[in-house]
Amino acid sequence: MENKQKRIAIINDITGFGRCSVAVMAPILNVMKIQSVVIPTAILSTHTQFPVYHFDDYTKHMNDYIQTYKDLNLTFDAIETGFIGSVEQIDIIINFIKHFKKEHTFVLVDPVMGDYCNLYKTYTLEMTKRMKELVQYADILTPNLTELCVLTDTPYNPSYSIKEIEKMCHKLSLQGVKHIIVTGISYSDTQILNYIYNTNDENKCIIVDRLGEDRSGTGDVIASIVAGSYLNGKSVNEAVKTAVDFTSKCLKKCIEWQLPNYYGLCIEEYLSELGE
Ligand code: PXL
Repeated sequence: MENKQKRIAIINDITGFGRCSVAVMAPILNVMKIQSVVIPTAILSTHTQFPVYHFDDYTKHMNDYIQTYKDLNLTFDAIETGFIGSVEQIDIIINFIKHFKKEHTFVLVDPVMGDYCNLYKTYTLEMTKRMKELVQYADILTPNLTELCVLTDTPYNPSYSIKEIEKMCHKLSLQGVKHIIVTGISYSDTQILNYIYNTNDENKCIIVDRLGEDRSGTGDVIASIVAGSYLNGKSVNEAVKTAVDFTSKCLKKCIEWQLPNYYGLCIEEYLSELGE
């Protein structure tokens, strides 16, 4: 019988404790029967929302690491990029996409830069500028509102209307992005809005109950479920619904267990359901 298994390249950091990036993406994609190939951008003991962390930038190893895959003529059905550790990595990632993106390959860029109008501690102004270039290679982009504003040179405002968010997405779509999923927009005191902009399909709003405060790694969980569901044949709108439902379930459990926000989502509790 033919092997129809899909293969995804995950270009992201490896963080030991805190349930973000590869630590949540690889298990999620694996349980969805997708083979994950990790290309590390950095290795951290905990993520940068903890008061202390050890950060080991992987930039100088990345080209040699990737060369192996070129030598082996590996192919990928999808490429997913996330946390970037240095400005040079943006060039490395763009070159990776140029080499490995074939007609059937889709690229998901999660422009991990910051939240609530603040950029992460490891993020520089130059990285922000270059991120705007990387975005142009994305088929699917998953910014939060802060990142959407930075990428479109729009001042941050937590209460933009859906019409205004659509306008910002339209601006990005002119650069070639086909689907933009704006996650975690504060819609009311009790609700969160996820906005999906599609160039060739209807746009969609998915409104869910707000469950506690934001938790680290939620964006990584959503991005990988979207990538996996889309690879397995769902539409982007269906993929986001699956991701949001899964996330809500985990958030409820985290609240029940009173886990600190920076411990991430306890995906382990429900992971097997993603494979059904
Ligand atoms: O989940 C986003 C993320 C990924 N990787 C690292 C981070 C963060 C957010 O803080 O610090 C290392």
